Amino acid sequence: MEKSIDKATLGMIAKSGRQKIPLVWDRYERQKPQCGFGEAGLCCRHCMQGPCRIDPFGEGPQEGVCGATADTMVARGLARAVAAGTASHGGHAKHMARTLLMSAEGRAPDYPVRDEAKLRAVAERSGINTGSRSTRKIAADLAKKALDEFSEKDSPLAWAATTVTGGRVRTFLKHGVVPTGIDSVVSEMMHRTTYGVDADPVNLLLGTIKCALADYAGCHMATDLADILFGTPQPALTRANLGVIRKDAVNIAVHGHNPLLSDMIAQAASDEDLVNKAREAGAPGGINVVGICCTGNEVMMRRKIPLATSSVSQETAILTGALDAMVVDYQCIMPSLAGIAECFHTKLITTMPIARIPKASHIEFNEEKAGMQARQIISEGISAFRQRDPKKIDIPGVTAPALAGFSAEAIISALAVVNGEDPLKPLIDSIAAGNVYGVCLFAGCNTVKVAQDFNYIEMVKRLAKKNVLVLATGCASGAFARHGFMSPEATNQYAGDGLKTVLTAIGEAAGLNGPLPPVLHMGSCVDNTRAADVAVAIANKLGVDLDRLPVAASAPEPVTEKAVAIGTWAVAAGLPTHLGIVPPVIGSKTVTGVLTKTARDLFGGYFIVEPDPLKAADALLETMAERRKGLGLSA
Ligand code: BF8
Ligand code: SF4
Repeated sequence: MEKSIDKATLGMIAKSGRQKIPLVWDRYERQKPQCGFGEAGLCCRHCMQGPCRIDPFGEGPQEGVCGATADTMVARGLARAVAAGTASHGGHAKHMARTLLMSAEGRAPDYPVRDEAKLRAVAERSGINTGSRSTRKIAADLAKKALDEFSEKDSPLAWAATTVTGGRVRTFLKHGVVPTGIDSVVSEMMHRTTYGVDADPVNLLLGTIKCALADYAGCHMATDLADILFGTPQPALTRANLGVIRKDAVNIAVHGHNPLLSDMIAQAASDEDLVNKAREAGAPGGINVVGICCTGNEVMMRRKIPLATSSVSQETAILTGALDAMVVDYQCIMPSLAGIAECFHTKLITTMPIARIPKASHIEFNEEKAGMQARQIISEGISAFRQRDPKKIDIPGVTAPALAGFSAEAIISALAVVNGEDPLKPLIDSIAAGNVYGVCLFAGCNTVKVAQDFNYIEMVKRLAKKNVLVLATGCASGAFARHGFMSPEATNQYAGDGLKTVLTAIGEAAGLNGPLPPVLHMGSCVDNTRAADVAVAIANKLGVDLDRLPVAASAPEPVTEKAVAIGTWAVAAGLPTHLGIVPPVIGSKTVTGVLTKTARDLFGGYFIVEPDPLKAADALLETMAERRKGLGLSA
């Protein structure tokens, strides 16, 4: 199997072979064959009478020592994955909320409120009195309200209940899946999946959906608070792929998820003293910050920081030999980076007390002195630059232009140029006329199990040709950006005639001198909620619920537990949701049946598992055809 279809990644894989530095793909080969029980979800280690496993062929044991069946084991495994994803997004959101509170109390001077309009809008939506109150007071109330969302309350989570359609809230109440606390739901999930608690697969799956809705709330909160502290993204042109790493500059990669650190580093990079220091060290180009993974998306869309690469290929940034420092916060950071950094001069710097890596340097992040720490980290990069070995430098000359930063607000304001009084009307009219056949949100990761980006690119070509508007977040947006699908030229090359007309009309009206790209970059993984906001606005405008819109979601190359949580809330939101990798649930017919069929009866959304990207694109087109018919539109 090819490891990637990205030329820059392939170049670095070849280099790693020559230099005998094993990468993620080599370690994957050494794991093969991976355990068949695990692949099917048929193993359990939840107590010390285990590990237990169930024979999927019906010959060996059909129950664990405690009597847990295949259905119980698979459902419990999925439930714990969603709980882990929810804990991750929730942890990120809580970190933002604490910082907003510190900002409001004057304890974090480097984090002023940068988007007051968004602060007021989110506060009002959350039931906080704004009126003529000061920014600080509103910010403090909002931060406290956000922190309140983590422990159990007797009312639904505000960040879930006030951000979806009324129809969704009624559906969630009807099925008893309304979360009342983000951390409390995670804790409840750990309780109900421990030895001898919930053994009913359907009950476990409903609990899983409740947990996934808490994940949605956490993601939405993280996005809202990031916009308040750093500004709501507007489209900005930048570039993507390893070629953004520069030979003539001190290169600092920000990697991980939370913008609290990466945004500070992006700001500090223009500090004159530091730029001069970099020049004195022999870097005429000064300081060049590049992004990796979701925190890369955060600074890409707010500060035009170019994106170096995405999750599965994160190691290749160091392989260029020109990365002076890689600074990481949490999530999706491979521990292998430390060993690879040791083969070069690159300084790997961890910053979070909960996410340390042996052999990396550690500068513990403190929000009260974030600006100073960002400058310290850049200074470390400048010192490392002096140790660069020119013989080891090999930067693939591959980049693509990328227009990033389509927040829901940015999309609405682009549409408002076409129709100021009723911004959604042009989009709704285009959907009705079939010029926009449907909308597909691409989310999730890159995996070693598929040639990197292959599924994304095959699917987007098919869907764009059929006039489907594509939205992207996380490493999905990285894939499209690196392959040039976030540039206006891609619209001319790949979009069907209807879609081309619409994107050109909006792009020209918005002053872009050309069409909008066929793939709109909506941000990081927590920003999947931005796409949900657009869908909710359309549904509310049409007076129908989300499960009737020709909107679908796809994670063609998913990896993480966070991706499982997001996919699960997309299903609960009523979206047909494609997975390009078979998740570890096939050991239970009951569980697969609920996920792919019963969920549809309850929520309107359901999973479609299809490893073949073209078949997957066709399956999504079919769901759109069906929903268009349901709305009385041409299919
Ligand atoms: O939150 S897409 S590999 S980087 S999990 Fe991770 Fe997956 Fe990338 Fe961002 Ni999202
Ligand atoms: Fe085995 Fe049951 Fe213990 Fe799991 S909880 S390890 S199935 S005995």
